[in-house]
Amino acid sequence: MTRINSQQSPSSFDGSHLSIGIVCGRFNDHITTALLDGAKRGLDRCQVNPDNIDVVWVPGAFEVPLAAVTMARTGNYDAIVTLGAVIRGDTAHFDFVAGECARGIQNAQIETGVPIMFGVLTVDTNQQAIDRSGPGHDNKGDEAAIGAVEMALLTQQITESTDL
Ligand code: INI
Repeated sequence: MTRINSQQSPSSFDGSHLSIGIVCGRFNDHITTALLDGAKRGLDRCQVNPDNIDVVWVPGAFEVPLAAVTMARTGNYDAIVTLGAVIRGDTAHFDFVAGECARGIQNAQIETGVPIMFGVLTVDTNQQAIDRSGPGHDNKGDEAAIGAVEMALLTQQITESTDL
């Protein structure tokens, strides 16, 4: 077994050899398109080749887990970024949509072993969603993309360290 040496600084992540899937919810697409832009910026900073990024759209956050687990099972992706916007003011079933989305995504990554990042906003107001999907590094799509690269690299290191 070789020792694991994971990176502490996201600025040093080299994702140039990674293949990344993105699942994006269409509901509240004025927010989710901004999250998608952020995710692409984050992946670009980590040197992920745009040709190695696939984006699929689903109706809303409730459908995100199924698309994510379907992508994960193909074996074609080192990590998956999920993006969505669940806004409490828009729906009486906020808790069901947000809760099932989060539960489904966690189940999907545990079941498949493929890192699946939770870039789905669950907020009270439209303004809170706007504040979390802007042009800076605090865009939650950008954060999820950086996390996807980190988890993909870490997963590869752990797997390779076991000499399996
Ligand atoms: N989907 C979202 O992604 N965000 C929401 O805020 C939302 N609201 O408000 O209802 C929402 N609903 C749709 C849901 O995700 C499913 O697409 C729909 O229920 C069909 O299964």
